[in-house]
Formats: sequence, structure tokens, C-alpha cells
Amino acid sequence: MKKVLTYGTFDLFHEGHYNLLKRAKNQGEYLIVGVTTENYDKTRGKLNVQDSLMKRIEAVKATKLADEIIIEEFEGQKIQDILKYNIDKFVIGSDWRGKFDYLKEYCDVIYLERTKGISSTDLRAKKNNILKLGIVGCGRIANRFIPESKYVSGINVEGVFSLNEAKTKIFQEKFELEFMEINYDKFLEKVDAVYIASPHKTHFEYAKKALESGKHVLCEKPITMELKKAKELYDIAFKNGLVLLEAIKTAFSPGFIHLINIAKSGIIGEIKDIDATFTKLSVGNLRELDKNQDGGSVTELGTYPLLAIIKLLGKPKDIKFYSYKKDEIDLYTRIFLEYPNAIASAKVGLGVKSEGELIISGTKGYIYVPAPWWKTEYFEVRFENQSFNKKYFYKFEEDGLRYEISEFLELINRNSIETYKLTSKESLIICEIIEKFREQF
Ligand code: C2G
Repeated sequence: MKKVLTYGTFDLFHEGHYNLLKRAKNQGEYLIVGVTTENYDKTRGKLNVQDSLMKRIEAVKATKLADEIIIEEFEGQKIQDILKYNIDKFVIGSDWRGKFDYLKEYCDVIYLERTKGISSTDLRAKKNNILKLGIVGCGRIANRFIPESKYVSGINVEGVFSLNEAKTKIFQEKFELEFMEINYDKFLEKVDAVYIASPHKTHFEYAKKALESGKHVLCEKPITMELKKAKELYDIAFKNGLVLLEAIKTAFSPGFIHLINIAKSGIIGEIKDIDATFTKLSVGNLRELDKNQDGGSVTELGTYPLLAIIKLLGKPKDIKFYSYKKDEIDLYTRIFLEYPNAIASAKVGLGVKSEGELIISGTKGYIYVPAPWWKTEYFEVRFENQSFNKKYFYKFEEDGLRYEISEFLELINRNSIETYKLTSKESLIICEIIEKFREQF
């Protein structure tokens, strides 16, 4: 008797799950299905799982395809289960291709093609249907976005839009998406929400059209380069009751959120100075270094340090920029921000490397966040008397885009349009500063 084993969370049970189980069953005579626990999902960085373990087991049971259901509780359990249950074939969807090759030592490993589009008229009630997302653009960040989206339950990337037909086709095939479009109107008709990952200059037009068509928008930073345009986008979103979220991953990550709360708690007294640095040496024929594509250190990297400063001190009273320029691009810029009772500075560089740390100084102590602070995993609250120092640890999973995706989805499901993690007001202050820099440059 050929024994087959597969695993999954099986949250919001849908036709993709059903198809997988059916084909897994056909691979042998006896199918064992492992359902993940909440705790295991948490440790592997899966966010937003909505159904309880019991409900997810019941959903698998209801298919009548599983001969046995087991629980997956910990990392490394798969090898143990294969040996324990004498498994002949390990089966999993093609979104995991390559990831489970290490099991080939124990049994056959088969990746079955995943179900591409997920219909919203599937096995579930209408509420909290799986959100159909479309991606605008197929560049570097779009490539990183899809693997991260797999870790957020309740969202499915259905298709991709870009103007370059050949590139879009390659992207669609690579990620096994339901569709590709080079016509934006047709693309919008097929999705509930969009993630805009196209060049900076195009954000406004794509976001505006999506919002006017009633679609929620997750937009790469900077949302636009002009305050007036950013305001217009938020106005349309608010008027239509839609979510418009700027995709600043740091703002939604657990470590950074706690850092901000701790800094605001008064533990270091009154905040008097913030020093935030982000540099990323870039060489070659890159968009970041192209004046015609709005390249430069501030437009490319400024959002991160400004986020930390603005979350803690708000809108500055005055602001000054000092840059090292080459070929009409700022390869390094220091931004000084003045507040009535505090000061701050941000350093960003594409052509100058510096220590990527964040220091928040107060009247009673300071917080030190080592590089890369924008992927906050660790920080320390330090005092004159070192015996009071405290260390904090968090997890920042892989690329960390899953946190913004999860927040975006939750806002939509909760019918709210604002999140304290990144308010429209904060996003607009960042936009205004970038605009000011560009005017003075
Ligand atoms: N699946 C699919 N088509 C989809 C969605 C999912 O074929 N559109 C497959 C997945 O590839 C997986 C199974 O359905 O084989 C369960 O998917 P999830 O519930 O998303 O679970 P997953 O996070 O893939 O967990 O240890 C857990 C496993 O590593 C897989």
C-alpha cells in the first residue's frame, strides 16, 4: 500500500486546498494529512490564520479524502512523521518547489502544481473571502513580494500588470499566477486590491485609477513625490471607504512597533534627539541612480529614517538638507530636523556607506538599535547606571513584507481605513519632506 503524506494550514479552506488533497490522494492508496497548530504557524512566520485548529481539521475531514489526520507541531517533524508512518511519497504544492528536497533522503518528494486563481464563490461564506490581489509591476520588489504573500493567510496574488508584455509573461509563469495584463482597466476588473510596485513616477496614476475603481491600494514608497498628489490619493480613498497604505515594511513589523511604544513610554525620559541612518551602496545601471527615474538617496531610502523620527516627534518645525552630489543625484544626504523641544538627523546614502543604526536619546537614558534597525530584531535601553540596562528581542521574518501585507488585509477585513502603525498623516509628513528636498536640490 502506497502511503502519501501532505501538510498545510488549511485556513479558510478553499478549492486550492481541495484540489491539492484530491491529487495527493491519487498519488497512492492511503493519505495522511498534517494540519499545523497555531503555535507552529507562529514560529514559521505565518500570519493572519483565522480559523481555529479544530475548524481547519473539520474542513479537511469534510473532504473525505484524508484517511488519517495528524497535527504538525514543530520544525523538523516532517522527517519524523515520514519514518514513523512509513511514507512513500511526500506531496506539497508547487509554491514550495525546492524547499522540501531535503526529504528526498527519506521518500519521494512531489510538488503538485498549485491552483492559480482562487474563486470567491468557493466553499466559504462571503465574509472574509480570500482577497484577490493584483500586482502592478514586475521588478525586484514585486519578485520579493509573492513569496512573502504566501505567509499571509486570506490573500491570493491572482495576476500581474505591467506595460512590458514579455517581462510580464515571464513573471506570471514564474509565480504561476492566474493571469497577466498589459491593459490596466482589464487588470483592475479582475482584482479586489492592488499592490503597486512600479517605478516611483507611476505610483500616482495607477493608485488613483485603482481607488477610483473601488480597489484597495497597497503602494510602494514613496507613495508620490508631491504632497498635493498624495493628499489627493488619501482623499479619494477616504471618500470611497478604501484602504490606501504606504508599504513601509518597518512600520508594521513587531519589533519596531514595540520599539516605538517603549520609546514613547517615558522610560528614557523626554526624547531630545534621534539619529537614524540607512545606507545601501548601489553601483551600476540602476533605477536608484537614474535622475530621470527620480533616483537618489532621499527618494530611495529617506522613508525609513524619516519614519522613525516622525513616529516619535511628529512634524518638524524646520528642516535642512546637506548632500554629496554626483551626476545630478544625491549619493549621500544628511537631513537635520528641528522641533520645539528636540532635534533629529537622518543620514541616507547610495554612494557612501555608514553604520545603519538608530539612537533615540532622552533625558534619562537612550535606546540603541543596531544595524539593520529597519528590520528590528533587537534593541537595548541604556542608562547611566548600566545595571538598569534592558535588552529586547523580536523576530523579523525573512524579507518582512508579510507584515505590511497582513496589516493591509486586516484593515480591509475590519472595514477600517486607518492604522496607528502608519497613519495617513505620518505618510503625508514624510511625503512633504521628500518634496521639500526635491525642490531645494
Ligand atoms: N495550495 C495549492 N493551491 C493554492 C493554495 C494552496 O495547491 N492556491 C496547497 C499548498 O501548496 C499546500 C496546501 O495547499 O500544499 C496547503 O496550503 P496552506 O494551507 O497554505 O499551507 P502551507 O502554508 O502551504 O503549509 O508544514 C506546512 C506546510 O509546509 C505547508
